[in-house]
Amino acid sequence: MMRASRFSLYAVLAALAEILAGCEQSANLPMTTLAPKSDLASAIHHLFLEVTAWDAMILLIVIVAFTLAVFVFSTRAGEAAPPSQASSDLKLEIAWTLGPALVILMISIPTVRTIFRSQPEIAPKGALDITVVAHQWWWEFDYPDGHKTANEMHIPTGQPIRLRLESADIIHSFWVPQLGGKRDVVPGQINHLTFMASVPGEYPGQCAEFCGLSHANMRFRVFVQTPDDFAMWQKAELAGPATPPANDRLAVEGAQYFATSPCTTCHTVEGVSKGYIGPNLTHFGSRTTLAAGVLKNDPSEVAAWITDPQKIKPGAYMPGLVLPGPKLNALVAYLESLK
Ligand code: HEC
Ligand SMILES: [Cu+2]
Repeated sequence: MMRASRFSLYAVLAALAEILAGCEQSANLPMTTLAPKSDLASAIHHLFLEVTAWDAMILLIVIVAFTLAVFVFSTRAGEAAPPSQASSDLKLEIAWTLGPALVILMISIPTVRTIFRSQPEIAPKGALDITVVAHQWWWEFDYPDGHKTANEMHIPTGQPIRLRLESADIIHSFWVPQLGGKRDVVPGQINHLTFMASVPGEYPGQCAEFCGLSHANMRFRVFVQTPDDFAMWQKAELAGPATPPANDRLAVEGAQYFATSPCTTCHTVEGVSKGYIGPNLTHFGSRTTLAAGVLKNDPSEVAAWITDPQKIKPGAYMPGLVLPGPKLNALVAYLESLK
């Protein structure tokens, strides 16, 4: 009997490992928590596996005990009635109190350790501090050297990242499944998220706390880059906005229109306008998406966005502006030139 149950334990664990390995290999599951790409995500993932192993063991014990009770130790027709069950068995009672207590202890030790590990009080040395401001329904990223971007955060591998999470309005939650756990973003309070990314790549994120009409459209992306690539990106961000070359007539015309347009009340383009309601557009042309990951950054989608943002993103706090075709094309050309 002993050998049989040990064999089935191995069989269950092997099957479980297969299933989990299958999930990890699916590159087409971008929101998976089973393919950690940072120290924080790995710690949480290991905790999950550890707890799952204990759970599987308990499940197995229950199944074995149940099977024994039903098929081996039950009373058969014509057999004498079982002895009275009124008296207790002290040893058995101690065993089934201590057993589960031990299992809970084995689960809680790594859990508490991971909780503390995931929330260090102070930033690790050499950490890159980025302030994340959640807005209904987009994300702002402020870098320590002063440049700002939206909906696409770039970070280097191998350097601790310390996010300072702030909200401009209501409660949101910052979540990049492959880089670590969710953390609430609460107005009037600053929460932190600390991790170090290990594998370059593009990782999708999503607001994970219902925050109104376009909550589901409050996505973002994290670009994890090698330190060299990150330094290059950082340098480009720090440079002023690109001024369209004189021979790019369309973009030059768009720049002239933009500078006096209502767009400037809400959007900053460094050296051109100051507005803080919407995303900073200084390097808009170098982003791959817009409107919190909802649209691809190409001229036709940008034009559609400017014309009717609420159609694309219900509730969006940007008014639509219907412009005559040539003017719209010029404005879009200017925005796309802001590399
Ligand atoms: C009343 C303020 C306001 C005005 C005026 C305004 N916008 Fe916006 N804009 C926003 C807000 C808020 C967002 C973010 C919407 C979202 O993603 O939910 C935004 C988003 C954008 C984006 C996407 C940026 C990104 O990286 O996701 C672009 C491009 C943009 N606006 C261009 C314009 C242009 C061009 C005009 C003028 C025709 C304009 N906006 C006028 C508030 C404004
Ligand atoms: Cu939300």
